[in-house]
Amino acid sequence: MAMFRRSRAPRRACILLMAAAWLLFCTYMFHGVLDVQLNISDNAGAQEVPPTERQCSGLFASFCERHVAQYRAEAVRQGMMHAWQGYKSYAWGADEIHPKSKTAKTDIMGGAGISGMGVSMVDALSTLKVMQLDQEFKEGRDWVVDKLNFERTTTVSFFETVIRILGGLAAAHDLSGDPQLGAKAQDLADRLLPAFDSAPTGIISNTVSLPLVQPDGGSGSSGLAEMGTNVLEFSSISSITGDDKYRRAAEKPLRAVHAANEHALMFEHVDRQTALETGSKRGVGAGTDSYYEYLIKYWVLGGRSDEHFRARWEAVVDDVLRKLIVSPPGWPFSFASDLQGDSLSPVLEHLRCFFPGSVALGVMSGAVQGPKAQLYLEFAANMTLACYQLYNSTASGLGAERISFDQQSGQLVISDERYWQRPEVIESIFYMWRATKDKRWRDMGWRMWRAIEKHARWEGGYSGALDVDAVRAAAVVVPPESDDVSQSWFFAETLKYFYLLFSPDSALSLQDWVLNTEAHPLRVQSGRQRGSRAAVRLKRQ
Ligand code: DMJ
Repeated sequence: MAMFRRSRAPRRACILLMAAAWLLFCTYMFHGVLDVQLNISDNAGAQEVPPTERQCSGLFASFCERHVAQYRAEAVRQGMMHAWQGYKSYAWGADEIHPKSKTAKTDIMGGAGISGMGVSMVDALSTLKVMQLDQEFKEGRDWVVDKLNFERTTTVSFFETVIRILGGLAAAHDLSGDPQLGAKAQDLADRLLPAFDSAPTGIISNTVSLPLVQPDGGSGSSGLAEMGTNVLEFSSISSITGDDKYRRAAEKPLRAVHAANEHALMFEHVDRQTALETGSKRGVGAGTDSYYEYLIKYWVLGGRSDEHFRARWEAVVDDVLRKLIVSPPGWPFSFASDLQGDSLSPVLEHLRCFFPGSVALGVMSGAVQGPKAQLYLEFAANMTLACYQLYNSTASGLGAERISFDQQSGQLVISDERYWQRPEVIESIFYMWRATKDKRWRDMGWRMWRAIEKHARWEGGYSGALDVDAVRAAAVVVPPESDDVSQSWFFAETLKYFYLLFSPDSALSLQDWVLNTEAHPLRVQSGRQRGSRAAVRLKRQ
C-alpha cells in the first residue's frame, strides 16, 4: 500500500501559495479602505479622502461598501463631536453658537422664536444618543435636568418651542429611558397645554407666553404648519405619562380642520374660530410644510391604525401629483411647486425638499400599495434629485436656499444664494436610501458632507454661508463667506440625517421610531405592522 501514498509536501506548498495570492489580492482590493485615518482639519481646504470615493465592485463589493459607509458615518460622528466641543467651549447653555467668532447667542429669531432654553443643547441631545456619544449625552442631560427651567416670562413661538424643546426632551427620554428627562418634557407640555383651550376648534395661537400659557380668546388665524405640527410631540407626552389628555388636545384642531375643509391641499392659514382655510397659495413649502409631514408621521407613530390621517395624507399626495408638479423645459427633474391662482411658479426652495422624503416614508410604511406605491416613490426619487441640484449646481457644493428657472432661456438660476445648514435635502436623501438601497443616494450625501467640511467648518463648529456660488463669481478662488451662525437644527437634524444615511438601518429602525420635524426620534406607540417596500431604481443619468 505504501507505494500508493503520495507525498503531502507539494499539496501544502500549493495551498500556501494560493493563500499568499489571496492575501495579496485582498490587500490590493482594500488598500486604503481599512487603514485610512480620518484627517479633517479646521476649515480645511479640500480634505481629500480618495478611498471613500472608491467604486466598490466585484466579489467583495458589499464588504467594501460597508467599510466605505462606516468610514463616512465616523467622519460625520467626528463632525458632531467637533460641533459639540465648540458649543461646550464657547456657548455652553446658550441658545446658539457663533462658530467663527466663537461667541454665544441667546434668543433665536428675536421675540417670536425661543430664548433662554439652551436650544442647541436640547436639539443636540437625541443626535448625541443616536451616535452613541454617551459621555457628551450625559453632559447635556445633566445641564437639562439641573439648569433648564421654564419659569422665565417670555413670548415664544408655539411651533418652535414644541418641535425643538418639547420634541427634543421627549426624544431624549424615549432614547434613554431617563425619567427626569420625561418629567422635564411633561413640565413644558403642562405649561403649553392651555393653548389648545383658546378657540372652540382647539387651534392655537402662533405665539404664546410662558411660564404658563393663558387662553387668549382664540381670534384671528394661525399658520397651517404652526397649528398642525404638535400632535407627534403631545402624543408622545401621553405615552410618557400615561395620560391621554395631551394626545386628545393636539388631535382636536386637526380633526376640526379636516372636517371644515374639503381640499386636502390647503391654503397657508386657518381661522381659529371656524377652522376654515384662508390665504391664496396651495403648496407644500414654507408655512404649510410640516402640517403635511405630520399627517403621515402621526399615522405611523400610532401603529398605522388611524385611517383618518393616512387617508388625508394620500389625498394630499394625489393632489400634489395632479396639480403642483413643475418640470422645467430641458431639465431632467421635476418638483412640487406652489399654486397661486392658476399659475405654478418654477421655484424650488430648500424648505420644500422634506416632501419627497415624507412620501418615501409613507410608501415604506405601507400607506399605499402596488402601482400607487411605485408611482409615489418614482415621484419622490425625481423630486429628491431636483432638490439635490440645490447643492450640485453651486460652485461650492453647499446648498442654496432657493433656485429658479429663467422664463425665457429656461436656465437654472440661484435665486437665493445663502446656505442655512438646512436639513431637508439630506433628509429626503436619507429616506430615499432607506426606501431603495441604491448607493448613489449615499454618494450624493457624501459629496454634500465634504462641501460642508471644506467650506463651513470653523474652530467653534460649523456655520452657514452667505453666498454658495461666490467661488464661481470671483476671478480668483475665494471660499464662501461665513454667516457665523450654527443653527440648532444643524445639531438636531442635519448631522443626524448625514449620520443615519451612512449607518446600518439598525442605528435607528423606522419600524420603531418616527422622527419629528426637527428629527427627534419618538418611539412608535403600538403595533408593529411591516410596511411593503416598493423597489424603485434611480434612473441612470
Ligand atoms: C426646522 O426647524 C424644521 O425642520 C422645520 O420643520 C422647518 N425648518 C427648520 C429647518 O429648515
